[in-house]
Amino acid sequence: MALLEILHYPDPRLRQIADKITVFNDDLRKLGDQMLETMYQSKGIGLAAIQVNIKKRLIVIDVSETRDKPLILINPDIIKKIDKVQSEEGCLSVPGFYEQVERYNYIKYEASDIDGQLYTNEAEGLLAICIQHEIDHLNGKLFVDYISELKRERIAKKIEKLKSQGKTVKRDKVPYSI
Ligand code: QAP
Ligand code: CO
Repeated sequence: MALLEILHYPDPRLRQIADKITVFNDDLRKLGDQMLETMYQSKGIGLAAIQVNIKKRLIVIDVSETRDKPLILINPDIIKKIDKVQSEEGCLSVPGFYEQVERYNYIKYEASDIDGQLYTNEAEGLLAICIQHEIDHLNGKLFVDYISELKRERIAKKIEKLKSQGKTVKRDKVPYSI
């Protein structure tokens, strides 16, 4: 199956607001599967459709150690969040950079499954943080938006410079431990 191309900050397409999904069909299943494959291949724990230039409210996540617990969340929304924590984050769209941001350690959320069935669930720890990070993507927001403008601009310049040299950013560190 085909891998999808991940957009890199500061690509303006990462600032788009994703549209709500209303059609649940085989094309949507295929998109979910391709996003999971792309995420696994990049050693990620989460990926939002916006990151592969698809303006739909779909995110995929797997925070399991065994890398065999895929989650597909459609039209996800947070309905309750408690317990602020600091989280060291990275992002497949900001390769090679990691910063501390503030998140909630516990959330209650709502989402549709791949068949369009709406449900609510709760999450804590890394999964809760990952859901918050990915929902931000659907609203055009990146983790670097929580750090200083100076740091953010430096990161943007470094990524652009590496790209202009045709280099890929080193990816041996991952911004989480599972
Ligand atoms: C979001 O991020 C996240 O720079 C998902 O070299 C991150 O999958 C949620 C990655 C941290 C919670 C905590 C980034 C892999 C993957 C890199 C990712 C890299 C290799 C990031
Ligand atoms: Co991200």
